[in-house]
Amino acid sequence: MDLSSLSYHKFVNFAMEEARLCTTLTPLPYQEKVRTMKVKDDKTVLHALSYQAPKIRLLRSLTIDGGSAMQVLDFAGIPEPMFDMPIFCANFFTIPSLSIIVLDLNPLYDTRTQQYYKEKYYLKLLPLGQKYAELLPWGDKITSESLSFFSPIVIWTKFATSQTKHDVLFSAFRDYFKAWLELVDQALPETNSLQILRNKEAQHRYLTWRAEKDPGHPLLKKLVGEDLARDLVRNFLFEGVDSLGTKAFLDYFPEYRREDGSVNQKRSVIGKSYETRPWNSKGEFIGEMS
Ligand code: BLA
Repeated sequence: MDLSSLSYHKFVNFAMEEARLCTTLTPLPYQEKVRTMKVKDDKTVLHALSYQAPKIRLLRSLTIDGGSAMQVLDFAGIPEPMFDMPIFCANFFTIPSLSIIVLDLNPLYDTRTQQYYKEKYYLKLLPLGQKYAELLPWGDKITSESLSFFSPIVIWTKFATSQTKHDVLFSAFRDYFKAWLELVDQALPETNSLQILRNKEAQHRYLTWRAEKDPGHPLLKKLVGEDLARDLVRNFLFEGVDSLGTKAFLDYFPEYRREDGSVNQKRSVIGKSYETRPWNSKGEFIGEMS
């Protein structure tokens, strides 16, 4: 499969145009820095965008354009902590034989236990999730820890890369991003300062997880080297990990502590599970809690 027609740039262009129709985007400085980053493999180009907007603390996108060898998108929208709305998350990794896809409105609070949060944001979106759960079926076993960051409408899928699947994915991306922008539009600011603190900590926990355990890191290291990869991860992709809170990875995820006090480098300490979709069409969790 030749990937040159399967670039993710049109996804990003769509999202930015759509966001501009709904809100006012202000550019953030980091995107300039990425423009000048030297990539070790001269066929590969990084493109970065980062903005803030009222209600949105960070709207950022990284695409890795490896021509016919690889296409990657990491796109996220992270609200201001005054709002408890979900985080927009699109992570697409494509090589000629395979695409690995996560598309979701990641919940700030685990919907398997927080019924109120699930009803507030996902009940209305279940039909959307159901539509794409059929077109883009569950991608087999997954790192168990990741499940707590996913919503009942998550699209977790792997497929043999093809134009047809890519088109379905583009449609899903458009629908999910529009759904997220609608949540942004409707969101009312929290006034209770304790609740704002809780939102902030929940976001910080999420950013801390991803800054430490995101499956894309090894590839980023290979492309730009260890130091720049770390800078990209902490100051761009998951910006806020060093400012929104002071807890460290092991404070949130103590099960990763090794005897010598360091962080277990494994991505998962529980292992992979959830061979099939662990939510039913009513958005009820039917998997085992681990
Ligand atoms: C694989 N990426 C994966 C997998 C998941 C995710 C679930 C399957 C492997 C696993 O179960 O861990 C994505 N995991 C997520 C997301 C969250 C999470 C979004 O917990 C959010 C909470 N992927 C990218 C980028 C790259 C990338 C930018 O988004 C590369 C720069 C690569 N993802 C990538 C690769 C794999 C992968 C290479 C397969 C390798 C592997 O499974 O270890």
